[in-house]
Amino acid sequence: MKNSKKAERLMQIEADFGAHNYHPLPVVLEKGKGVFLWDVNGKKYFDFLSAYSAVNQGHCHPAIVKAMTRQASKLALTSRAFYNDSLGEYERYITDYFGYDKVLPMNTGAEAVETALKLCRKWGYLKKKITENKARIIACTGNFHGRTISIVSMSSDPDARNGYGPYTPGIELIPYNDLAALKKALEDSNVAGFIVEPIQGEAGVVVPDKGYLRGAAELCSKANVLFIADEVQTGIARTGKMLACDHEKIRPDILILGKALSGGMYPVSAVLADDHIMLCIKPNEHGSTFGGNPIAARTGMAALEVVKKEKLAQKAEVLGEIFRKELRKIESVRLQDVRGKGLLNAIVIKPMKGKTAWDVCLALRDNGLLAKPTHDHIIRLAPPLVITKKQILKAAKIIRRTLKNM
Ligand code: IF1
Repeated sequence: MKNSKKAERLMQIEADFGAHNYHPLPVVLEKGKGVFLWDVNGKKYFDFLSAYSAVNQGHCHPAIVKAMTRQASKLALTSRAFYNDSLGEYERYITDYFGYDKVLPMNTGAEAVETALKLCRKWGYLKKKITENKARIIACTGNFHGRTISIVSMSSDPDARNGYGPYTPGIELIPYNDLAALKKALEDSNVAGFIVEPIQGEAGVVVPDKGYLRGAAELCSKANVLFIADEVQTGIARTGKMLACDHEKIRPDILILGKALSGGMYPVSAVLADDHIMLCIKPNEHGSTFGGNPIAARTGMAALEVVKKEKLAQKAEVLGEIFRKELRKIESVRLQDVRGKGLLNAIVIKPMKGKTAWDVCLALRDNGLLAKPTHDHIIRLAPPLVITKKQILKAAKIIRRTLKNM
């Protein structure tokens, strides 16, 4: 389907004046509510990306908008040079919510990951007594943790990494979902931490074997190595539990959250840990101008409250099962695999007649559903968790019709 003149003009000015670090699907959005998005011509779509799981609570959730706008009109930012009347309340709320002694508030996911890496190194020197500058952190191939130099230093994706060297040393990669490799890597007493996504998002929603996360946490604990869970994408009810780690009843030493922590309203991220770890960082040793600002604090509390009140984890669990069952019923030679947990799902598309997952996403768009391909042949399907059963069945129908007509 061709875009309107207005949409073409808006896409053109992005191309003319914005850096070309993205290649978006050609659709120009102007409004969102719940599970729906509208483009500049008023066409309505199911949102099956949820801004990469930031909008778990649905677009413009009224309770979150209210908390945010109320605080925005009263006090937006003080910096951490002074106290404010929102931060402490938020810190008490979120530590109680996730069961940790302390929180360190940041803004983006990448910043929270960086913070966790710094905290882990500090702990390694102060508590594990690793020789200065010898600390190592283990990560997994196929990971996605963000875009900073240190984070892309641990990426195995050439697009994310190439041309950005020299890379941060002290980071080692092992294969994902491989406990033997982890066990071997942990033999080095200079290892301070192991950072892992409970489900690899960017890699294409790669769900590890049952028992992998538990096994990894146990190996880390035995080796006196911090188990760091990057739940920026998997956390906050997306996979059918509050945290993806809850599926295996494990508790990370350091927990990283972002995205849906604000319901997608605002960049709000957090690092959670207990005192013996978190208090390794002392005043002036880390921080951020915006981290923990009053708007973020109020927005974060409201966003987390919605998750509990609307039982979004349970919803994701139940609707995820239904959704995958519907997708597996689709008889199409193009559909090679359906996988996921809760409402973090993906389908694997067989490229045919020169048509890839990108073409499938264009057709889905025309049929009223927005999703984004990853790696040419995978389409992530992750609607806001406020979706209803009726809506998810309708969306599954759109996907079936689209694949059948390709
Ligand atoms: C983009 C993917 C998703 C993340 C995990 C940290 C971050 C992310 C597990 C950093 C961010 C994003 C960023 C987004 C695309 C995206 C993504 F396709 F790259 F893999 F979600 F699936 N840890 N994920 O997934 O958080 O600094 O962005 O707030 O456009 O780069 P951030």
